[in-house]
Amino acid sequence: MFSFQSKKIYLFMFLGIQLVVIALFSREAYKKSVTYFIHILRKDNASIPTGRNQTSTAVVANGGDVYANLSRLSKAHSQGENLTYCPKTSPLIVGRINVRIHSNFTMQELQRKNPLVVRGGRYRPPDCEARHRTAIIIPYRDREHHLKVLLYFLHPFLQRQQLNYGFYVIHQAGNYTYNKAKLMNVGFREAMKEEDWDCLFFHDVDLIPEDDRNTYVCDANPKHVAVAIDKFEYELPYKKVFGGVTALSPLHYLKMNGFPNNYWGWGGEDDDIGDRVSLAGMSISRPSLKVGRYKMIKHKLDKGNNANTKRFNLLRKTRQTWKQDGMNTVESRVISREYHPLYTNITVDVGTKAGLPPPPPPPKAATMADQIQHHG
Ligand code: UD2
Ligand code: MN
Repeated sequence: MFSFQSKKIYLFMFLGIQLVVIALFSREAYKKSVTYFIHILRKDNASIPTGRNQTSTAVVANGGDVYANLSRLSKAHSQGENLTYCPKTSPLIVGRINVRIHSNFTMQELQRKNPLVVRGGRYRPPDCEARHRTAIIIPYRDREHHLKVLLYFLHPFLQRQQLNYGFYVIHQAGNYTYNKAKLMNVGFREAMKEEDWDCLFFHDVDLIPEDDRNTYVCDANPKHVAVAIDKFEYELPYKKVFGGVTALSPLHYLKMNGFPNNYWGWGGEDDDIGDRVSLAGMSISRPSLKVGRYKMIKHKLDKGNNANTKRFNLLRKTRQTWKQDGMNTVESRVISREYHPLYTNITVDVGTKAGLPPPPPPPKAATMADQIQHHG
């Protein structure tokens, strides 16, 4: 016969065992099993074909810190060649991100926040084989603050998506009128020299993504990605717009002969590129307004990038000119290639409207007197 006292002891033992079991399943394991069961309930695991722009079960409604869940990544790369492919939908995706633009951190601090990013701004997931290889191409000149902010947000954003990625900043040398589209042709050429990228994201330096369901992978058609920007009240400003952030596969890019080289100054080149897409027999794809959200860092028109008054004339001729001007005619001179910890910087001379300047004379051969002095 059990006394009241021994019943109490058994009850406590039972509760204790329950607590141990809960502790074992707590934190990540607990979260994972809950997510797993929700997936089963919704039966959406089987209906996810590509992992692109999918709604995750862990969407943060009011926005989360972009670095919040990256501590889940193991610090070291797994040994061995035989990693299995990453899941079609990354378990690190959470949805809305809280973008508060600030730059009160040093580049060293930023490096410490991104310990798995290696020389030249390259990254691959530590624990699985990425399904996609994406190059980020940033046209650039004299926007240091914007670049710092973009690096802060975009690195963790891409890591959440389990991409193999690289970060290229294409810097126009000198003070001559800016030429964004030509810089992007150079970016395409230089990035493809380094790696067999399967998607290129052409990315204004001042646009910060606000939702990580906006996956940085290519679609079957060229993709206009920055569809909902705060500056335009999160609406598409006009139907044919193709500026800001766009994603093209190497095949898309070559099919439309890349971008025009002859738009100097602000404006027009984005519409020309949009026209090229349809002239080459493709159409524009877009993410939803809910997901393709961006904040634009406020800025004025830059020095050396006044509105291009010729843009309307040029745009009228795209149909006749796209095959003669583009990737097949880009002339430029790479001045330097620097591998910074968080990005690769390629400084390039794109010349002027009159063409490229003559190449600098080769360095003078050292005279015998110089050599004696040097070794002496
Ligand atoms: C719009 C387009 C942009 C481009 C531009 C016209 C959107 C969202 N954006 O942006 O893609 O077509 O109009 O040319 O539709 N840059 C520098 N330094 C400079 C000048 C430009 O780094 O001195 C780069 C930088 O990456 C910048 C981009 O070029 O984000 C576009 O220039 P912008 O920001 O002055 O043009 P914006 O905001 O009107
Ligand atoms: Mn801008």
